[in-house]
Amino acid sequence: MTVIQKKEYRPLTEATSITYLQKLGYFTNQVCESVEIGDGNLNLVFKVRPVDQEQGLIIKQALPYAKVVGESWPLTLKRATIESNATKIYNELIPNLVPKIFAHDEEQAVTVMEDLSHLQILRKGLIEKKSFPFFAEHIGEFLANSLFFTSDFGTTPAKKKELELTFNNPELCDITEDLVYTDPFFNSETNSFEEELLEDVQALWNDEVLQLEAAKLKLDFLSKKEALLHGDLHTGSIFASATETKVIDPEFAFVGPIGFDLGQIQANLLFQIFSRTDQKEEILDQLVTIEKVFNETFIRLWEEHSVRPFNQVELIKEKLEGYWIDAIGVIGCECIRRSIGLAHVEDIDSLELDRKIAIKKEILAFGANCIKNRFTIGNIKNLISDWSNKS
Ligand code: SR1
Ligand code: MG
Repeated sequence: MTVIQKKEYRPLTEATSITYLQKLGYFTNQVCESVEIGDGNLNLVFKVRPVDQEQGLIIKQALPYAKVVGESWPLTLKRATIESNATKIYNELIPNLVPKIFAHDEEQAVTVMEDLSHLQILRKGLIEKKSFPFFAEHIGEFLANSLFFTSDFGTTPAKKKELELTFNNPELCDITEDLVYTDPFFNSETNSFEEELLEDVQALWNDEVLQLEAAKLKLDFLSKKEALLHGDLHTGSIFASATETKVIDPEFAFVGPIGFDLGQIQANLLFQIFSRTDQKEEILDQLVTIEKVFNETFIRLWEEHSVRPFNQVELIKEKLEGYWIDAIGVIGCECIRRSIGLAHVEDIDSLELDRKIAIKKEILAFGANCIKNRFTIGNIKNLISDWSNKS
């Protein structure tokens, strides 16, 4: 009997990331350089390249704890395999919108993938006011394809149940359940906000209607099994340039409510509308285009692939309306948690204090309105015209 010796998990360093790749057969006999470039909350990310070439490979390794908090917050390594599996599915559905995966090592929680360093993290690019003219169309297509083909409209009941098993992701879902849907709505230790916001925050904590509606949204997140979600689709999970868009980091992937992915990306674009003093139009156009491209593409896919009894136009219309109502609620939760919860966003946190406080107050009120009035707001177009009329 062959005994397979499992190698103990070890976090890579810049030096060992090079030997790791060379053992896999990449860049053998070449002098390489490795730089840790991870700026997210959870993982190590190394760019390894031969010194005489610009393009290399990316090695991403999950740490057994959340980097943003430290070793006191243990976190499953299984998320690396979830991410690699989700990226493989995306590679089948929308290969031009995700990185290629070259290798995955479950024990070391390591994935070797395409080097995208010619692109920029979208959040950073937007803060620098760069233009991304194709981004909205690309992300609308990404959302429609990834969500349609993993929903009951686009896959078989058996395959859908398989997706639920493969993407059983309780630990990462738990983070979202706490940080997005629970902690910001009461006096939790994980919250972090400026003392100038205390009055506004207490008003949220005492708002019984808001509490009830946030609880309903959390129940949706827990119980709606509509499609395979990316699960953390903010502007830090996207690489982009003037012509390309690549969605990365689906370690939070699970089968959940379609409105979650739709709402997260929209909320993170809205942070730009709140923080900018000019060039807001571009972002407003992106919000509307994403909704339009998503709806049109989802309907086209449904027309081409639907089977009885799911081929009735009333059904798809009703469902699309529901996804956007859910998305408005998610926008509200994301607005509140990124202002007063554990994980903030650079778009707002990098502002000078007085402006930051004023803008956060606006975002908190906007978020609460989205959560409480999502059924009457209904969609992004209405949300924007409502907002423009008030401001
Ligand atoms: C402890 S993780 C904090 C946040 O970072 C991730 O990107 C998710 O958005 C999560 O909520
Ligand atoms: Mg991430």
